[in-house]
Amino acid sequence: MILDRSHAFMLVGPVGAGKSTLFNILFDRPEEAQKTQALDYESDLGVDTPGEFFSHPRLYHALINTAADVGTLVYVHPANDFECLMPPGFLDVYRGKHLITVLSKTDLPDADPARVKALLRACGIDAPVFNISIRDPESLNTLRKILLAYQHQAEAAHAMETCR
Ligand SMILES: Nc1nc2c(ncn2[C@@H]2O[C@H](COP(=O)(O)OP(=O)(O)OP(=O)(O)O)[C@@H](O)[C@H]2O)c(=O)[nH]1
Ligand SMILES: [Mg+2]
Repeated sequence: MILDRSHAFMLVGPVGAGKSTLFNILFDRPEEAQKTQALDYESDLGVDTPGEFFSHPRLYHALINTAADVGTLVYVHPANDFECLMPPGFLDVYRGKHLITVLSKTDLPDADPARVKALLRACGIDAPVFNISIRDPESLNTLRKILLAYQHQAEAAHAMETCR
């Protein structure tokens, strides 16, 4: 049996970008984020990845394989990080999927979301960009709504498919 995980999303991005902190908030997990060592699945709806998967060439395959499975990729990039390093092939894997860019840590004094957005555009990422901060619950709610909408869309498409 092939598992359909098109309703699920995956968080990817550099080490320390704030992926796990966001993941915990999205799933109402009370714990504080620890360094992510391995893929972390939640209720078959989401998967958090270690930043190393994104940053170390010998781990790219793990990232790409997992990304191939889900319907939505959430690329998390700190709003105070002015470098764009994309694993080769990553920008191909999201064709046919939803891609969302999240600029995290916008509360930091050196955050410059507009500059980072322009940088990512120049890097070839033309996905919608959401600015978030753990200190701004409204920004997190907006992202939560988008992810939920994509999840429902995929579930509806799956239900339609099973009716054929
Ligand atoms: N100021 C600020 N700090 C944040 C925000 N989001 C996350 N952090 C902090 O950033 C640090 C790294 O967060 P993590 O969630 O562990 O980062 P990660 O992307 O999961 O890192 P890896 O697991 O190493 O890939 C932690 O100290 C968080 O508290 C934010 O919106 N604002
Ligand atoms: Mg983590």
